[in-house]
Amino acid sequence: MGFQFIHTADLHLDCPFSGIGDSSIALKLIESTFKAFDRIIDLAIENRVAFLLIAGDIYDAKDKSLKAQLRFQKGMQRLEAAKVDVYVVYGNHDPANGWTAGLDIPSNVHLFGHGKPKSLTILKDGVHIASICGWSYPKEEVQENVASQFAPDPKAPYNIALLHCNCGSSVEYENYAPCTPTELLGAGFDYWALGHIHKRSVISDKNPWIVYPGNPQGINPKETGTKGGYLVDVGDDGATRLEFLETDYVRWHAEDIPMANISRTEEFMGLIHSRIDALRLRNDKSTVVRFTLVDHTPLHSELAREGSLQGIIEDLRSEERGEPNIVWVEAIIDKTKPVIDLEERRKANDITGDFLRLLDEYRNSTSKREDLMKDLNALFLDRRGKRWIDPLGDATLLEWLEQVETVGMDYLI
Ligand SMILES: [Mn+2]
Repeated sequence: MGFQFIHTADLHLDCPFSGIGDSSIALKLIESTFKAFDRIIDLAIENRVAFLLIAGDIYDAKDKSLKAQLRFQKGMQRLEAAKVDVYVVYGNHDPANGWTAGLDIPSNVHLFGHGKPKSLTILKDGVHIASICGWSYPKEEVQENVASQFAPDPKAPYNIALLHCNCGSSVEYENYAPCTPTELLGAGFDYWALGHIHKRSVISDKNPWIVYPGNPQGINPKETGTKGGYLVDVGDDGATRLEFLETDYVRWHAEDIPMANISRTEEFMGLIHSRIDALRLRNDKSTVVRFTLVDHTPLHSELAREGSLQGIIEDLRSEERGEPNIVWVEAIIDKTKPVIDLEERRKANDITGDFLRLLDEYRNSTSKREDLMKDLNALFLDRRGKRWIDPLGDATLLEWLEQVETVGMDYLI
């Protein structure tokens, strides 16, 4: 018998967005995780799904905020009234050993425990249509492979696994409950409903499906683009089809601005205004944007003046007052370079030549770069820092050498 469900994960309700100040966009961001959650509830009701799956990290913090718990309870009550069941596991952000308020959670909500992974039987009109095997995090740091303890229900016509895990050792995320796509493919399930990786990806697009829906709302500048969840349709014959449902309330976006032919601030402001207008039109919701300025440009030294970019950012932000759909410039990253002949300078017998040749030594020597990396890794491998800064790899280091060249030459010239 066919049925439908929605698969979501990583709601991070009440993510604080600290660092964005008390601007108009801050109010929207603070509300954004709740709005995206409400949208999921609406979509579950509109689509009359049999159940909703939440694959961990409902809450942003281990000691769950009371505001988040109250909003979650309201969403669950709406689903209860619409006769939609909910299956939930906790992840590393909301493990079972965190604080939970004494609130009544309606009986349509089924929370998996953290003992042995266990299967629940799903009935539709008295017929067994599927079984769901799930497991919650007892504590934040789960190093063991949990997926290997999951077993399908031999009597179920369709088997779903619900787990918060790092499948395929993604380096941008904590390597909790690590497992490989290969072992999930061979485990006997029809659909792996995963959470933890905030970027959506369908690792396997046929039985067994292996799916990360991504988070329904981006929560930092790295989490760009459309965000949402999956509506999953299981046909009478067990054939599975996915439809992506957009749910984000505020869109994070990043784009490069080519600066090669820009020689006056006036032209630059015209260009950046046209980009902002295009984003407002395209997204039809508020957007937080990070612009990166690239290329050799005559405007380079003007942009590099102390406070110039901050001044532009503040001016652009002030123009957003009263806009229903705000385009908030989070940052303008200057990667422009001066229009100078570096090859000539490299040969010169002066301090700029020495400087450029020293940089070349690092560019051309892996071992020199490895020494440099050893000194910096204490910061980059720090557990708390990893969420906000990319891991330091050789590619990053090479990129930095480019920036050092530009900034260094600005000073020296
Ligand atoms: Mn998460």
